[in-house]
Amino acid sequence: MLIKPDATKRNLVGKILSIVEDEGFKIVKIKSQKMSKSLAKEFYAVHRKKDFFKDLVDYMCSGLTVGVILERKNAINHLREIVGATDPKEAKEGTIRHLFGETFRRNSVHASDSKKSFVYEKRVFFKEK
Ligand code: 3AN
Repeated sequence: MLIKPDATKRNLVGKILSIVEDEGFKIVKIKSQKMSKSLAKEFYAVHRKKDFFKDLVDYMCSGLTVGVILERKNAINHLREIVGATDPKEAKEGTIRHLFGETFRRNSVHASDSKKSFVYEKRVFFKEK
């Protein structure tokens, strides 16, 4: 999971981690950093051809992000369930994005959508300089 700049700016890191822990996830690694443009571009490489790519990258670099490696049974599906839909207006009541998301872009958290994207995103975000 990646906690995005809109959430770190509003000091929501503790609340978000508390929800995740209450759902039985173990936090096995955590790292806070302000992403560089090149790191954000690499992280969201799947979207590089899209017209919203520049705005997405600028937003992801606009403040601190917190990357969290989480463990639990059925982790990817369960995390996506408690995170909710990309658009906070469509996210189910009680989900993280319903509770804290502001807009489609400023939706507080990112959750890997598959084992493959998790492996990629972990490598990009946690690489040591
Ligand atoms: P999720 O994080 O829910 O898996 P993705 O990976 O599809 O969502 O999108 C990540 C981010 O990319 C969104 N939060 C949004 O900022 C941007 N994005 C995705 N699709 C669009 C779109 N059609 N128009 C504008 N921005 C988009």
